[in-house]
Amino acid sequence: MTVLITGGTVVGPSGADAADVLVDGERIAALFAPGTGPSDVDTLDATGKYVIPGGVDAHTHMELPFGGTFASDTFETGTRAAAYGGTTTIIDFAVQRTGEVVADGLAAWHAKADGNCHVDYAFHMILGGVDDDSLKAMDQLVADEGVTSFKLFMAYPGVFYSDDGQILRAMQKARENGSLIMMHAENGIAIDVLVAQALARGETDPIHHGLTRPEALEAEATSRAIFLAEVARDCPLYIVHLSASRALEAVAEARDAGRNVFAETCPQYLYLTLEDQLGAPGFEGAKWVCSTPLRSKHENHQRDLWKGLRSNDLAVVSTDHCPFCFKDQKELGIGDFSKIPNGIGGVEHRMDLIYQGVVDGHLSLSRWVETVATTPARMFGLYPRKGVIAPGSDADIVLYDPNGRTTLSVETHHMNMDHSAYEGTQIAGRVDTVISRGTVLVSGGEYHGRKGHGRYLRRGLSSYVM
Ligand code: DUC
Ligand code: ZN
Ligand code: ZN
Repeated sequence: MTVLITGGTVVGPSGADAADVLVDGERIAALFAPGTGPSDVDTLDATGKYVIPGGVDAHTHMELPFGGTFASDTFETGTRAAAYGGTTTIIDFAVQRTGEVVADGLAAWHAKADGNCHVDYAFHMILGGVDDDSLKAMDQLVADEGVTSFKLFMAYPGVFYSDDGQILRAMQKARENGSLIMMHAENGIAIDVLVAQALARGETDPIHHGLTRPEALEAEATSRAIFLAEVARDCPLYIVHLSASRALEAVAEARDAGRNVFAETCPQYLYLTLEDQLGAPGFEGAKWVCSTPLRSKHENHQRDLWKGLRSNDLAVVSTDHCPFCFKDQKELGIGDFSKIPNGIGGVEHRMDLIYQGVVDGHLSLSRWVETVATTPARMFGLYPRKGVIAPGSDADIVLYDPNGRTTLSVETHHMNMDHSAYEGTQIAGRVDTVISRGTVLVSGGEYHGRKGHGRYLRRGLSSYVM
């Protein structure tokens, strides 16, 4: 389609300006001063709305096998929900489980996603076993597959865990081939001891998930990862789902020293707490069991995380979307919190929840767009195709209505979950129109997208690393 989006305020990382945006086919063709664009094309009225790049959620887990079950969103349901919420690109984690061949894990993820996605998608690779073969595979994925980032786990011994030697070897390889190491930074060996001790004392409720994963063990692992990356000649390191003040301090210190260290946080850590959600009566808190866990409201983590987003010590907001239904899935952990599948679903709500941070005075409009779209695109080799409203970029565009209202609820969300982690939360804004590569997916509350519209994106190297 050729269409001129008129009357809106285009928001990007460097500011907000009144401009009209010409979309031609799948791309953005030009930006015009208001009223100066071509007059012989269809128009889309964006008066009173922000015109922003489609969101890039760099951390999702569709259909992830975990704790004897699978994350409840398929690529079809999860990317449709993402579209509803103004996210037009996801980067999901393909999985190599211990003992598996990396290429097989990647092929399995392509098979799940191919032909099923409503929005464009790319993959990171989880390495569940670092050995000679998987190190060789890292080179191949970077060179041939457009997979340029690898997630390692310092947590989950026996499942995804890598020891320090394995981590160091993968970092050395990443330093060589230009890719990025993403780290789940929690000391899983120490956590397993605390979990066994808690269960032996009969402490089985969901809140003990959080209490056995203290922030000290996130801070320790974050620091250790930073030191290991230093030994690997300053291998680029990206800390995922950072939740705690002292982990953030470690990242900030490394960044102040000029290191290639980056971090993301997620909406759950900015809004939800150990006491109010994870500590809900009975087994209710299972809805909020995720790792890293929600943190105590008495320790200023949320204040520090918002500050980190302003200062760029936290560069990205992703969701770590990993939904499980309460019935039959979270319920696997009744009587033993360690058997509750870990994860919160939120791919639909990230743009709204971080916009609420603008309304609440935590972030500027530009910083909102930067943390949810532009920086993740740059960080993961998708820029300038994604993450920006500029000539030549994909026409992934959201019209966001600052005068609209959104209530987050299981009654209205589109994720395949039987509850909402944000039930009843009010947002002082609303996703109005969502366009992906020139195709309108959402407008006026109606859905016009289709599965199979979303394409696989081969990524380049991060813009932030030389
Ligand atoms: N954390 C979660 O909460 N779920 C999936 C994996 C992870 O690291
Ligand atoms: Zn993780
Ligand atoms: Zn994750």
